[in-house]
Amino acid sequence: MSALADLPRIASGKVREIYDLGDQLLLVASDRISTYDVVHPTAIADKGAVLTGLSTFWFERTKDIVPNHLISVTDGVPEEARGRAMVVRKLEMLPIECVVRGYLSGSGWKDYQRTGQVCGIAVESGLNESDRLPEPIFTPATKALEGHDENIDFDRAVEIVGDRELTERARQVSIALYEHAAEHARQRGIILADTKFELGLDSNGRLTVGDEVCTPDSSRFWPADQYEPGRGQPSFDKQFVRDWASSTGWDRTPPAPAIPEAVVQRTRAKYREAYERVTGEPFSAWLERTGAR
Ligand code: Q0Q
Repeated sequence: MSALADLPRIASGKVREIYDLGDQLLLVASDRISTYDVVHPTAIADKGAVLTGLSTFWFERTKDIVPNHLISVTDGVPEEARGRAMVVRKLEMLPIECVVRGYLSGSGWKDYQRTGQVCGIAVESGLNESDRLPEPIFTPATKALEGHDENIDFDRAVEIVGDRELTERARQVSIALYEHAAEHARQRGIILADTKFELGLDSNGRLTVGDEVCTPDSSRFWPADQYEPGRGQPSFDKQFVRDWASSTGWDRTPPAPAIPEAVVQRTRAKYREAYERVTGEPFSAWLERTGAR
């Protein structure tokens, strides 16, 4: 089996890479962490494995809602990436981000304050920041190469995708995936406030969910026991880093400061806790199952 360095890298994000395996892909999650869209120079051990384990958990639980791209988290995964990588089927990705929001936060809250709507969807008046929405809403966005994705309304999403029926199906499965994950997480003390799915078509033209699913990097994870509508919420996983970085006076522009070991270890523990709360099993079981150590 090739080492990562010998594989052709075809895409990289702030904290993840994709390598070409021929008729399949290798999706690798690093231990890098970003806050305010800036990557810190200090790694958080286990973060990549937690996110990969969570995606795998959700893929298994939701495959009756929509097929997914996961093939294997062992066969075909180089030793050095075991636990934090997955072999996946190649998809033709839809050119939109399929975002579902269950709570008013981030750009959705900003849209609402300005227009009373979120992505062209009317939302009842009088809501406050972080309020739960009466029902989850599909709020697609463009895929910005740099900077933030731009929220778009459903008709614009149809124009970009080029197929109304397919976009309607993407909306339906995105909301169903979110509702399943949000309810499961809620019962375990985590509010899944919103999430972003990447959908695509497989070689048979079937709508398939790709990328990562309902992880703290693709979603807002809030600790339910600290939930207070009317303000921004602490992040389940990133709050220690955010608070420490703010205490240094960092202006949130690159370069991000190195993270002290005590903050690294507390953050590492939060990622492991997120895995164990959501999946109900020790994180060590994931590491053993994937041959990570
Ligand atoms: C694909 N991405 C995301 C990304 C940079 C991930 C392309 N199964 C697939 C997938 C997946 N997953 C992709 N393309 C074809 N088939 C996913 C946005 C970008 C690093 C990691 N880009």
